[in-house]
Formats: sequence, structure tokens, C-alpha cells
Amino acid sequence: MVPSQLFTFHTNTLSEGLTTIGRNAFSNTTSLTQITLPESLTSIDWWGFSGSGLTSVVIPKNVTSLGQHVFENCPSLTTVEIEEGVTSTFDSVFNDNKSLTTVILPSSLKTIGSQTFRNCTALTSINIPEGVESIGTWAFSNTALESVEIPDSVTGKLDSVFQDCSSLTSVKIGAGVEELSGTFNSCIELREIEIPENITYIGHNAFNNCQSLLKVTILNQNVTIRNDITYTDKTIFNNGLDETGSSFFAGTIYGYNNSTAQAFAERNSYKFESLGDPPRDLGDVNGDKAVDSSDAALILKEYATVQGGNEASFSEADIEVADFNNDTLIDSSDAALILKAYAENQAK
Ligand SMILES: [Ca+2]
Ligand SMILES: [Ca+2]
Repeated sequence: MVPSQLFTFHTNTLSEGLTTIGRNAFSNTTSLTQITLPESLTSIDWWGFSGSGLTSVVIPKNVTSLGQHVFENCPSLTTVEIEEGVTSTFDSVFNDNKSLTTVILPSSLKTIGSQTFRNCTALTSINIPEGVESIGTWAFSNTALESVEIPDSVTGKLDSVFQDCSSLTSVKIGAGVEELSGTFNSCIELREIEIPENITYIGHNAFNNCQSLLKVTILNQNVTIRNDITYTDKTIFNNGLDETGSSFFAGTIYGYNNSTAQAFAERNSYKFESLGDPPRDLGDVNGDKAVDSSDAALILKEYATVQGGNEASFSEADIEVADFNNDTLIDSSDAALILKAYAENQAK
């Protein structure tokens, strides 16, 4: 182990076999510009290299633990590579690196820790690998990111992750994320956003002070949009403060008919544009998001009605989801197939 508080330093090659670098071991060693970390290394304690003169760093593959602030505030650090095998970026590890422009993350990565790249004000792009499952609070806050793609593997909440990213203009939210709160707070260049169906909750400050935001598309018809902190909706989406000091939103919310997004827009007097009726799944005749025996029953009823010489009651949209086998007929085979699909789903 390299001891803590090693004040003098003469070599930039650490021996193979070394597993741990102690707390503050190389902190504030401004003469240290390069170091090769051995493959045997598994952990670096808090502030290990903070404030050092490193220009680049490779985190070797066996590292399973980095204390907070390990590479914080290294003014010359431009390049960070995390080797394949490492599963977490750990918390606060690279924050306040104002020269950092290149970050290479491995496909083994599962967790991006909170504040990992916070205040890396020169970082304009990042490739978040598919496979990452969680991104911590403020992970990319106050960076220069211009576009970001959240992979589908990321789940849970994106809490203040991109707060103060004043250059961010393009965002793709993956299919696994469930909640936005503070996520894009003060992303002043963000002009439009599509919030996918998997987002079930939009909370306080999600799009606060997004001064350029004019188009918000919300694809989940039942999303909860609620501010739990100040009891007002106004800080969820706004373009900043008007002359009276109140938050205002001049943009338009796009959502499905009778969606919670529509209700939210109406109760706040925001502009709303309808995307029409929400899409229905094949077999979901009654539109309750489940394909089950009630749908099969409706099909049999309709079939009996038509067979009995009475006028059909299904709309074109109903027919589209009721014709399960796509043979243009609405009959007992569709009902039977729906029951079969339901039984198979239940058995899973
Ligand atoms: Ca149904
Ligand atoms: Ca059919």
C-alpha cells in the first residue's frame, strides 16, 4: 500500500502487486503529470490524486473501489479512460476537472456515481455505454455536454443529472428510465424534449429555467406530473421568471387526448396540442392497457351482434385492435387467440 500523506514523489510507475493507494497519497502533487496504475490495483482512497498535475489517467480493470474526490480538481487532466472490467465510476471521482474533454467508459459499467463528472466544464460529449443501469444525482451537472443519449438499460430516476448543462440541445431518454426530477434544471439551450412512455413521474424542477424550451412531447398518457416540494406546478416546466418574478412557460405541451399531460397543461393554462387518441395494443379492445377475457368477451358480443343482423358497433380503431389474426374478420377466432395469449401471459 502506498501510505497516506506521501508528500514527496519520485517515480511515475507503481509496482505491479500494489492493491491500494491510501487517502491523500498524491493529493496536490502538482509536479505529478503522468502515472501508470498497476493492473493489481483494486482501490484508491479519498482524494488519492486530487489537485495533482495529472494530464491523463487510466483506471485499471480490477479497481472495485474509489473513494470520493480521488481525481477531483486536477487542472491539467484532459483524458480519462476506465478499462473494461470496471463496473462503477464511483461518486464525485472526477468532479471539478475543468480541462477534461475525453472520457472513455467501458461496456462493463453498471453505475455512474453521483457527481462523477460534475463541473467538468469542458466536457462536450460522452458515450454512456449500453449496460449502465443507474446514473447518480448531478453525475453530469454543469458540464458542456451538447447532446446525450441515455441507453435503454438505465432504470429508475434521473435526479438532477444534467442540471446546469447550458449547452445541451439534444436529448434521447432511454426506454428504462422511470422518473425525472431536477433532471434538466437550467438547461437553457434545450429547445425540445420527447418524454417517452416509460416515464411515469415528472417531479419538481425537472425542466425548471429551461429558457429555450418550447416543445414538450409527453408520450405516457397516465404520467404523474407533480411538484412535491413547493406545491406548485410552475417549477416543473418553465422558461424562467417573468417581470413579476413568477415562473412562466411559453412553450407547448404535446400529449394524447384525455392524458394527464393534457390535464396538467390545462390547469396551468399552458398551450396544449393533441397527438390524437393514444395507441392501443393489439387485442386491447376496451383500451384498458390489458389484453384479457373482457376484450375477448367484447369481440364475441360484437360477432353475435353482426351475425344476428344488427349493426356493428366497433369503430375503425376498435376493429384494428380486435382483429387479432389480421384476417379482416372480427369473430370467435380472434376471441380465442386473445384468451390463449392471456393464458400464456398469466403462465409466465
Ligand atoms: Ca383490454
Ligand atoms: Ca380476425
